[in-house]
Amino acid sequence: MSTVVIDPVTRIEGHLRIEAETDQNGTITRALSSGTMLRGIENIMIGRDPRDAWAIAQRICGVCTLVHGIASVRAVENALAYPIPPNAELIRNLMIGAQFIHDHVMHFYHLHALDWVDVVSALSADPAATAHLQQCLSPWPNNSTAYFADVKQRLSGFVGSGQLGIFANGYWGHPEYKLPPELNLLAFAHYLEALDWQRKASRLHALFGGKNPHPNFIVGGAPVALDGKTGKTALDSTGRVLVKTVIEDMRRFVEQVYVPDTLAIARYYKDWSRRGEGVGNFMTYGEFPDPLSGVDDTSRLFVPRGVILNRDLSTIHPVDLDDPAQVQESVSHSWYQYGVGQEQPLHPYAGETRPNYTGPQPPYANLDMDQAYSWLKSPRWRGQPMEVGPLARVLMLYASGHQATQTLVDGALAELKLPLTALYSTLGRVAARTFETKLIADQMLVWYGQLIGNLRGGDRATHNDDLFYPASWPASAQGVGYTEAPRGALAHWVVIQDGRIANYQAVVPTTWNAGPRDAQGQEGPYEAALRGHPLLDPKQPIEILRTIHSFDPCLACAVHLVDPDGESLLRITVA
Ligand code: NFE
Ligand code: MG
Repeated sequence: MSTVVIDPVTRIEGHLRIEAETDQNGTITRALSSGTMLRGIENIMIGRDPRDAWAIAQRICGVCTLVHGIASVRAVENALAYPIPPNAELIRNLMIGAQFIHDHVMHFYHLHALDWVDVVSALSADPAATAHLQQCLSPWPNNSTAYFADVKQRLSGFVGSGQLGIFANGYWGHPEYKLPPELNLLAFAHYLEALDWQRKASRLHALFGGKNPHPNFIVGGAPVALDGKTGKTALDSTGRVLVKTVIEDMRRFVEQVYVPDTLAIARYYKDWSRRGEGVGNFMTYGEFPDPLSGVDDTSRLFVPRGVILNRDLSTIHPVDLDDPAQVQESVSHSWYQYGVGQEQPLHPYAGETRPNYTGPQPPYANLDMDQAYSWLKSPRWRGQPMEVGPLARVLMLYASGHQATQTLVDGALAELKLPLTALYSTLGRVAARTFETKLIADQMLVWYGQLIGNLRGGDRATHNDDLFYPASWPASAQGVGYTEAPRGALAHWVVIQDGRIANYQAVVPTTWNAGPRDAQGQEGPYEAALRGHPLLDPKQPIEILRTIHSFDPCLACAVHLVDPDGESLLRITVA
């Protein structure tokens, strides 16, 4: 038996440590997922004005920028029974949609691709054959021999100088890399293109929210005026044309680059459709409300809300975020203390964030599975661990009969000659992220059209001022704001007393997926997903990276202060 430690896992946000024990054949028998950074944003909220909470909450993360702002304003609006105008709902849908598309493309190319794409192999690609490959895949215009010869030249410049820079420390040449050199070169070209594309995509947030990352929000609506005249506001007629252009550019890249690349790469990694499943339970809170019925009508969300247990797609279980018996967080294996004792999980309205570090001190011995070993709590739904994120959402859309999802998923699986059960895997999780990006990119133009339709009909309202001032609020109130963040179901619970925040709890997607064992000893999704992975070479554990990256970890979100001595723990060790 040996233990493989990866700390920190890179190409993620925040600080994650993975420890995996292997048997004599190199197969992982058990894994521990540990968030090694403490943050304290929930505690910073106490005593503040609920109208300011979004601005602080949003600093939980700059990757899924925006989503904590959305969850926060919705939590306060829910507490105060505060309706918002349909235009504000549409503007939020467009901003959340843009976040999804931006974040997923970035994840695929910049955070995950190099687990599958060997950039050094791309140096032996034939540019003419790469151009031919691109022409077969899609009508994307960067498809000439000269273009790929230039990309190859730039890559050899990196390698020739002996400075791989951001490409240093890859497991280049590992036998788990299966793509032909031409596909490696093509994907590398798109890695570079996606850097430029994402800069343009972020303009949509700037137009609606003044900036990116961390666009502005406001309790009661959207912080932007819709104006008919040019030159008056950011969303005058010129601004609106720019919004449409950004949506169309995003969509073209998704359709002509991201989707075809995913399928082309997946063809070489079909064995990854049988590994990395996780817990087999999936949960969504749902997202993209109908602009007229708003977030309270959870029956009309574009991505439905629900739970799927044990892969059973025939039943979608209802989820109620106010029910104290449903969403609960356990700290039995976390560096926190609960007033009620370590074994008792708490619903977020009654939640506590009291750090209690009992873990190893430098030089950091291995973690003990029977003790606390993470700064993440363990969230559970009715006591069960849940995977959240793209795969959960695509399964929920599929199971609820969403036609476009079924067509997309069935078509891709048929092309790859894989069964539906292939979705329950590392490869399925990666593909689901691509599928939902396509579905949301298509939907963006629908929301844009509805917004323009409202304007043409004379409805320019973006904010409801009725309840903005605390004098109109009840003395005590509580509410929950939900959203789907790119990495999964996200909600903030707020308790308001006399116009101030009395308690604030965020339960975050990466906490669901990367959390440690609970009081019953049940693993979290990362831990369950790693069990059973054979490692070809424990000194180069690329298999662990593939499965962990397929969840798109964000530990900044998950533990929402920084390690008091600010130490970074840079080591990969094989004991
Ligand atoms: Ni920091 Fe986040 C998303 C949230 S993470 S990236 O998506 O909330 O789990
Ligand atoms: Mg929390």
